[in-house]
Amino acid sequence: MSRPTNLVNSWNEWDPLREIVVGVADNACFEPTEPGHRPQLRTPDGGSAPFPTGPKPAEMIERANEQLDGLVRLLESQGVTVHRPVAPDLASPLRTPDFQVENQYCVVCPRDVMITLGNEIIEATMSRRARYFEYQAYRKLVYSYWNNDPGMVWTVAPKPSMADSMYRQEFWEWPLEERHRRMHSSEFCVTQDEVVFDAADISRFGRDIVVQESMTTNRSGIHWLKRHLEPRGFRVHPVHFPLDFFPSHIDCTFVPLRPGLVLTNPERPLREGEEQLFLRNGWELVDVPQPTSTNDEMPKYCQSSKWLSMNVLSISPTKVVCEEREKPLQDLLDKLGFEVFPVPFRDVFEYGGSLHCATWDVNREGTAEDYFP
Ligand code: DAV
Repeated sequence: MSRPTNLVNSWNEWDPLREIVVGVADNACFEPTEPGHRPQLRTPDGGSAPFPTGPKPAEMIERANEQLDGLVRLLESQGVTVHRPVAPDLASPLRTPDFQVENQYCVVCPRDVMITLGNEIIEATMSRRARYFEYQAYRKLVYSYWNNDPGMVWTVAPKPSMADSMYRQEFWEWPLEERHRRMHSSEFCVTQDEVVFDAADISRFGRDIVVQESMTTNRSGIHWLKRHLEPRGFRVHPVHFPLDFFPSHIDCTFVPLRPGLVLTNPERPLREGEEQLFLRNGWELVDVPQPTSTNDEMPKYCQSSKWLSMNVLSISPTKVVCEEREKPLQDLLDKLGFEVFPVPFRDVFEYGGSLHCATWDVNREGTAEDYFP
C-alpha cells in the first residue's frame, strides 16, 4: 500500500486527530533568569526565593515523563500516531554572537515552538534565549515529513538577535498601577524592533488565525505572520486580553473546541470589539469555571498561572483530554456534550504547560474551512 502523501495537514484545534508530537522531560533544566523571563519561586509567607539553576533532579524528570507517557498511551488507544522529540544536552551554556545564557530549558512544550497551518510547518522565532535552539529537537521529525510529503511547506521564521537591546528591562519593575495604566498599550518585555513570536500565541480556526499580542509575541511578529500567511489565503487577527498583565501563549485564555464554541477565561476578557468576529458569526464564548488550584497552590516550580486548567487537548470535536483534578471544567465539558478523558498532568506543569502546550498536532482530518464568512 502506498503511504498517504499529505502527512502534514492540520487547520484548526479540534478536527479528528491523526498524528501528534508529545514532548519529553529528558535532560530538562530549570529555566534561567534572562531579559525576557524572570522565574519566581514563591515562599509560603508570600515572599520570593532564588530560583534554582541547572539540571532538574532525575526524580522530577521521571515523574513528568510518567505523565507524558500516560498521555501518549491514551492518544494511541484512540488511534492517534504519536511521535516524541529527542532531547539534546540542555545543561551546557549557550553563546551566540548576540547573547549568552547559562543553560537551555526543556523540550516538553512543542506547542510553543512549532505550528502546523494547513500543509505548512512553521518554526517560530521564539522570544527567550534559553529556547532559541529548541526547534532542533524537532528537526529529525520535520525532515521525515519533508522527505515523505512532497506537498509539505517548511518555513523557518526569522531568528531575532535576542540581544539586550531587544528587551525592555523596566517591564519587570513596573508596579501594578503602572501595568493598569499601560493595559491598552500592549507593550511588554520585548520591544517592537525585531520580529518575535512564540507559536503558542496562535490559535487556528481554518482560514482564520488568531494571534495574541503578549510578552512572547510582539506586533512585528504578528505583522510578519500577516505578510507571510495572508497571500496564502489565511486571515490573521490580532487579539488582546488587557487584564492579563503577563500574557504569554493564548491556550490558557482563549480555547476553541469545535466550530461555534470557544472556552474563554473569566478573568481575561477580550479587548472590547474583538469578540465581534465571533459573535457576528454565531459563535458562543463560554467562560470556564475557576480552576481547582489558586496560583499559590500550583506546583512549586511552575511559572504558569492556575489557568493551565483550561489548557485542554482536543482529540476530535466531541472528545477532549482534561487534567484529572479539574472536575468543574470536566462537568462543564460534559454539559456541552463532550466526552472527557481525564489524565494526571500536574507534574508536567513546571516544564511550561499542560496538555495543549505539551503537544503539537501535525495531522488532523479536515480542510481549510471558512468559519467567519
Ligand atoms: O496563563 O499562565 C501559560 C502558558 C504556558 N505555555 C498562563 C499561560
